[in-house]
Amino acid sequence: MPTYKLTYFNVKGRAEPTRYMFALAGVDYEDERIGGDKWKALKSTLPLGQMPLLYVDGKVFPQSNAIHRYVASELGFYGDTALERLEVDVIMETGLELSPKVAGIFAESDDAKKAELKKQLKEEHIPKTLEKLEKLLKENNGGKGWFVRDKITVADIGVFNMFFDFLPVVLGEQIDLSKFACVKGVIDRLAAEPKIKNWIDTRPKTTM
Ligand SMILES: N[C@@H](CCC(=O)N[C@@H](CS)C(=O)NCC(=O)O)C(=O)O
Repeated sequence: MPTYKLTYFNVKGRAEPTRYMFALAGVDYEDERIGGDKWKALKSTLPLGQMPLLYVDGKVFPQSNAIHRYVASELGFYGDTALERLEVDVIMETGLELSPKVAGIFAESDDAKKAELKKQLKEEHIPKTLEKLEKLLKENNGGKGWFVRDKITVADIGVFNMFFDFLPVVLGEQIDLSKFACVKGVIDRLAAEPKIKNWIDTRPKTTM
């Protein structure tokens, strides 16, 4: 197994799905969190000037979703066949459809417009995405298990991270999953997985 170092700001953000996979697989890695002057010095040396970064045996790689997929593939969270990987990607891309909506909120400086975008996110975009995810989930084992076949994949972890960690921070409230029982089941079961629970209980406490 290679040595891994994950470098990011001291937030969950774009690094957390990979941290969850390391936790779930029980793989040792260096969880490097940087900021301030260290970040200023590092930025100009980076492949794309941004984080997160994954160092694999000392070689550095940017782009969070590429990192998640690589780690998933290495640690057994990316399906066993090309078709399963396609299924995983369908779920991940469906969840990620929310990202531009959230980016729009972060980019908006006018308070009233920001509030309107948050309202749209909460009342339109999130329910629409949850409806799609619920439908896709029900196509596998009637929605009673994980998103793809019978194993936890990065699809489950990505959805978990989006609705458990990320969107509650954006909206300042928990996401209402009451109409999406199958997706809620995935999130509740992942939160209760002993290694995930242990990571949540022991990880650095951060606001986002
Ligand atoms: N597409 C990239 C985006 C990376 C990105 O936007 N990183 C932000 C933090 S979440 C960053 O490094 N911001 C500091 C900067 O750009 O100077 C990814 O998914 O990794």
